[in-house]
Parts: sequence; structure tokens; C-alpha cells
Amino acid sequence: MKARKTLSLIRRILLFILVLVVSLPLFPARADTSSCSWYEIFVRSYQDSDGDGIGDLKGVEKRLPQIADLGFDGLWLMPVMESPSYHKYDVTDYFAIDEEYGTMQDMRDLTEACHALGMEIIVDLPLNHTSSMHPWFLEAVKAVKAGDMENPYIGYYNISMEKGSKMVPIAGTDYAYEEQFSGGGMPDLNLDSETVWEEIRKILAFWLQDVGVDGFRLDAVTSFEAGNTEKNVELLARLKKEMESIKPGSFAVGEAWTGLSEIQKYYESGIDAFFLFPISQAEGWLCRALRARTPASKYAGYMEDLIQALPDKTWAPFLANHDTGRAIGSLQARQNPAVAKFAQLVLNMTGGLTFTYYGEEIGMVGSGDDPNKRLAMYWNDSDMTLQPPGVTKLEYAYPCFDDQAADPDSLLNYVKKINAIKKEEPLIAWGKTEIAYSDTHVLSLRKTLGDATCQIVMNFSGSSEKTFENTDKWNIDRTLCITGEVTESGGVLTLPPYGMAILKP
Ligand SMILES: [Ca+2]
Ligand SMILES: [Ca+2]
Repeated sequence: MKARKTLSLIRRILLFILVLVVSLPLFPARADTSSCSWYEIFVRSYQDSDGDGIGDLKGVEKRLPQIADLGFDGLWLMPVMESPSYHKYDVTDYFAIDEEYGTMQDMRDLTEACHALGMEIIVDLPLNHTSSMHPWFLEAVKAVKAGDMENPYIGYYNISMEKGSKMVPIAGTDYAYEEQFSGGGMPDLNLDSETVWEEIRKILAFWLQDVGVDGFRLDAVTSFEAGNTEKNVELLARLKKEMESIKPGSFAVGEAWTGLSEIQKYYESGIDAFFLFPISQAEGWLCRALRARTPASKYAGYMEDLIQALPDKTWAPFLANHDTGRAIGSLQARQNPAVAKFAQLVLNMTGGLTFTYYGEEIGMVGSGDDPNKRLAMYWNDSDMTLQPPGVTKLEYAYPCFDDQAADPDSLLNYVKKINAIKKEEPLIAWGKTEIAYSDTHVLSLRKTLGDATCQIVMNFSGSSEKTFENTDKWNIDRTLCITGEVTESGGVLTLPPYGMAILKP
């Protein structure tokens, strides 16, 4: 009798936990089969298809089988919507493709082609601001100038008599509009307006349902209401809820360019992932660790912070994007392709969704003025797009794509190997990550997913081999080395410089 009572109590507790879990306002986690090796493309600089020298959607589609062959399984297109600028972060029509890039039919074709190859595709969605040439804004300014302050378009933007560094006066009136990215002709939308939310819902539905993309990269989310994280998290939660009601399982990754503790707060919105800015760039975790005298333990320290801050979240590590200097510069790897390769390895073994900016896979360089970071993809010396306007430094440090494709030891082919290993071993991207071991030069990450587990052992020294005591007597499942081989003798692994082994029980 007593045993039965205990059993029924346990059952009741279990049921209670089940109800609690089901009623939590969380969206289902992404399946461990969804895209984990994402590729960011600046369409203008990627591949031209019609001879005008400007990259376009048909050009991307032409290169798609090659991108898939490299093992990238998700595509992020920088803005493709109608816009007067070369970068297109200032939209004039959310329902049209910029004619420089092609047509909406091209977009649908590209989306279909991605899906046929088992790839997901997301588009950049700038919602913090529109172009100052957007019909909504033109209408609003016209109304302010005419003194028609009841005009509904005025409420689309933050127009008031307020003064401040982010307020731009409307000529001939006492009014001004908010513009967080000043000088760019990008007035901030009023995200408190229900009318604006009706527009946003239409935009989301159009892209998710009508065009069929898998989701969005959300631009500048910390500027939604500048300086108000709590508010931004609320707005993002609403955005995610709208997306989920339109297309369950659709994906969003947010650009919250801020520190780890802030990023942690942004995850409370339910948005799938936020770019891990602290790991990126010359002063980020990865470059810092690789420059340190004790690189493995240094990186382990950063990983501990990450694990503690975002234990159950999908991470989105990256090294460089269209706004940052390229990794070859940050890593000081112009003369040292090995360190560029190893950085890619560590980045990808960290876990979660890795984002690779086009050209990083061939070690393109560029820093300083934005256009320098967005140079034409270096396929070869004859097949390149025009350079974006405003380039002040034009150079390519590593061989072109075609040459690297033909060289088994190239950075390109090394990246391809990493992507292939990730595809074969879902534990790497999707497993829960723990630090199993670290010393000055050796780091072992343990990954767990359901019943499966593995250890990823990496030698952070670029000059000498290091040993690792395989105390659990796990088997070597696979290895990836730049030079030499991993060997084992008497329960001790010897890893060559920058070598890696994956061990399994
Ligand atoms: Ca073109
Ligand atoms: Ca804003």
C-alpha cells in the first residue's frame, strides 16, 4: 500500500512538472538537424549573373551548389529589399527586391533552390528604421510641413519637438525626427505604434509565407528603443510570437551588438539566437586567446563564462561580419594560414550555429571603412563583381577561390573539412558543452546530446606537439590536423600543433 501511495505521489509530481513545462511560454528548440553552418552573403559583391558587374540573386543561385558542397547549410542574405543605398539597410519597400539584385521571382527561385539542397535561407530585416525615401516617411514629413499633425504617417516615426543628438530637425518646422544611425538617411520607426505593428505583421507574413524564407536576421535590435533593454526584449518577444503564429518553427537571429550579460537578457525574448559578439573581432575571446601565452586555458575561461551565462541557449558564434574587420587581419594571419585555419576550427567546435561571412573561407582581408569589409568575392582574377563604392583599400592576401579549391591544403578545403565533420557529428553543434579539461595548451570540450557524448581535444599550440591523458580510455573517433597526425600510446594522446581529436566512449 505504502509503495503504491508513493508511486501515485511520484506520478502526481511528474504530471505537475509536465504541466509546468508545457505551459512555459517557450518555443520549441530547433531540431538538431536544422542548419548549423550558416553563410552570410553581401549579394552585391558575390556573383553577377547579367553582366552589369553588380552581384545579384541569380548569381547567388548559380553559386549555390558550390556553397552547399563546402558544407554550408544555411544562407543569410544581407538586405535585398528595395533601397537607395549600396548596402540596402535603409529600405524603401519591404515587399520588393531591389532591382539591382533582380526580381521577386528570382528570390522565390533562390529560396526554392536552397530548400532543394536541404539549406535554410533567411533575409536581413531592418526594422529599427526605414530609408528617409520610404513613402511612409515622405508622407510624414510632407504632413509635418503642411501642419497636418493628425496625419497617421507621422505616428510611424518618432517625430516631436524634442531636441538631442539623435533628433534631426525637419526643415522649416519646429519638429524633428529620431535617427539613431545619424547621417545615413535612416529615420527610426516608432515601434510603439500599433499601426506600425500591423505593417510589420504584413512584412513577416509576406516573406515567411508568400516568399517562403525560413526566417530573418534582425538588424540593430539594441536600437529598437535605444538604451532600454527591457523594452527591446518585449518588442522582440512580440516579433517572435508573430513569426511563430505565421510560420511555426521559423528562425530568427538577432544583432545585439553588446556584452555577454546584455546578450543573456536578450535571449529572454525567445528569439532563437543572438550573435555572440564577445567572441568576434581582434579584441574578442578567440583572437585574444590565440594571442595569449596560455591560449587553451584562456579560451577555457571565456567558455566557462559563456556556459554560465547561456547554459541552455543556442549560441551563434562568428569571427567577422560585414561591420567588422575581417578575421585574417584580427588574427594577424596574413603570413600564417595555420592560425586562420585553427581559429575556424575552435570557432566551429565551440558549438551552436556558426556564421561565416562570405570570403572568410578564403581568407579575404579588409578593415577600416565599411566598403573595405565588403569587397568583391575573390573567385579568380576575371570573374569578380565591381567593388562597392567608397573602397579605400583594395587587396586580397590569400589565393583566389579557384586556386584554393584546387589546393588540398588550402584554408578553403580545411573549412570544408570542418563543415563535413559537423554535419556527420551533430554533437558538435547541438550538444551541451562542458569543459572536460584544460591546461596551457590543451582544451577538451565535452559534448552531450541525449545518450550520445564525445570529447573534442584541441592543441592550441601552433609550434609544438602536446599530450593529453586519455584517462577515460575513450576511442579516437576522428581527427583533423593541419600538419602531422594524432598518435596514441599507453593511454596518452599526442596532438601535433593545432591538431584535434574527437574521442568517444
Ligand atoms: Ca547583376
Ligand atoms: Ca529605434
